[in-house]
Amino acid sequence: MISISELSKKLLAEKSVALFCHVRPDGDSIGSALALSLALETLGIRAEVFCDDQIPSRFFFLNAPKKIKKEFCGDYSALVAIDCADVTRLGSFTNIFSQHKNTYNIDHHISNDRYAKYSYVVNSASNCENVYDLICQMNVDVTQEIANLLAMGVMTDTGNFRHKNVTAQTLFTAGKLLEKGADLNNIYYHMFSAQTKQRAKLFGVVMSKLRYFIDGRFAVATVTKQDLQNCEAQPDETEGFIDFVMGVIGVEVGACVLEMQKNKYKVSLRSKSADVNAVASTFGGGGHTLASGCQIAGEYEEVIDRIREAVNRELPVL
Ligand SMILES: [Mn+2]
Repeated sequence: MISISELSKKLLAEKSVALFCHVRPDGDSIGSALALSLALETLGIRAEVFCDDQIPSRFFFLNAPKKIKKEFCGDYSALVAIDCADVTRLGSFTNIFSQHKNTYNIDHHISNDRYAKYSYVVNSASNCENVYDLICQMNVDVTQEIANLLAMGVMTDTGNFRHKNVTAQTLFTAGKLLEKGADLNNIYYHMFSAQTKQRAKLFGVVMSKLRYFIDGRFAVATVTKQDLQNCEAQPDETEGFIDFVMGVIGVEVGACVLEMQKNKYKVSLRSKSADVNAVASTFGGGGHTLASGCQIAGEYEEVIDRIREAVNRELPVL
């Protein structure tokens, strides 16, 4: 791994930089990629942000996310993966990235496998904290636009400062961003409060059929394609469901199981203390100790059985 001063020096020597968010982009990936791109542009370095997936419209209360490109084109002296624990998180850009001679990996996931030429991985709550430090190191002024983008990432990856991953450094960074004009109240509304009528309906449907296992210590929320269809809701509108599940008294681990296609499920895991990074790893996924995810193929009840067994191995014996 390189130090933040080396990283800053190397980036400042680049002519043009392509930055990549991960697939199913979240506030942290979008925010940290765009903030860094704006900082680089201030320094006269051409910077463009790409994402293999469509950017969800809920991010468009800020202007910058509208500029993210889906089609990769052009020559860049460096490619930078942002908030990506492994190179496949780049989706269809994985090959372009792997074949480029000059690549950077700026991330905060403990499972990051250092896939780039230069890796800068610090296990902070959000990648936006790392990018804030980097921008300061580069001596670039944190504009209000940059502050809003970074605050969006800090707030989304910490569940609006509620998750256990929050550190004094997180709040210090948030304080600095607030000072620079970040509108935390507005970000909170768009990231956590605003929802469509369809999502509100889906929420009711999904929570009414919550399932409990292991003496109520493990809860599973299931979202079928049929549920989505009945509520006219989109798969990405299930984000945040899992956090509600974690509030149920007695629940130590929660899962949101989303049917992507027949016999293929996307599983989001949250935990109060058990290691769900280990659970997700069993199925080829990963993330953080208390928040991770994976995809599992198979018939629904069989998928639930397999997750339940993996969770059971991680839960402490009472
Ligand atoms: Mn992140």
